[in-house]
Amino acid sequence: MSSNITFTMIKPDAVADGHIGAILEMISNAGFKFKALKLTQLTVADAKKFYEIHAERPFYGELVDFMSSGPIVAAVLEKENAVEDFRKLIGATNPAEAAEGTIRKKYARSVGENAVHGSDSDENALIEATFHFSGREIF
Ligand code: 3AN
Repeated sequence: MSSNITFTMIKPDAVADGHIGAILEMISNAGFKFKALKLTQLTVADAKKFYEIHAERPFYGELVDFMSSGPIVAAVLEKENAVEDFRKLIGATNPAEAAEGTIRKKYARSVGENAVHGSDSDENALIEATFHFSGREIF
């Protein structure tokens, strides 16, 4: 896989609120290709491991509980400059600060329940993609 990939999750809030279709359409319309896609649910252990980097943050427990609370959609996306362009498409972590037209502005509930994840670097995109998908699930 090249560095033109990023990893995303549609989080339990946006899945529960019925926004899977609208969010996938926004991603597709922004020029991203789907390299992998599935509906799944993180165990508490999965969520702890995925967000290990935030273990010392005060919201870690809340984040782990939330991310394991219901189904998510996980996806690997491809586009030139994928990591940066996808973070522009999703908007700021806090939806109150997210730009108009971004996924979080439209669909996030709050800073904790913020509709979508997007990798923050090429290195993490690869780590996160292989955390969720086996080689034969990525096309
Ligand atoms: P981003 O998802 O925009 O990269 P990070 O990496 O700072 O933001 O945070 C990871 C996740 O932790 C966020 N997507 C959000 O769900 C949660 N989070 C971040 N800041 C807070 C906060 N102040 N309170 C509760 N949850 C938070």
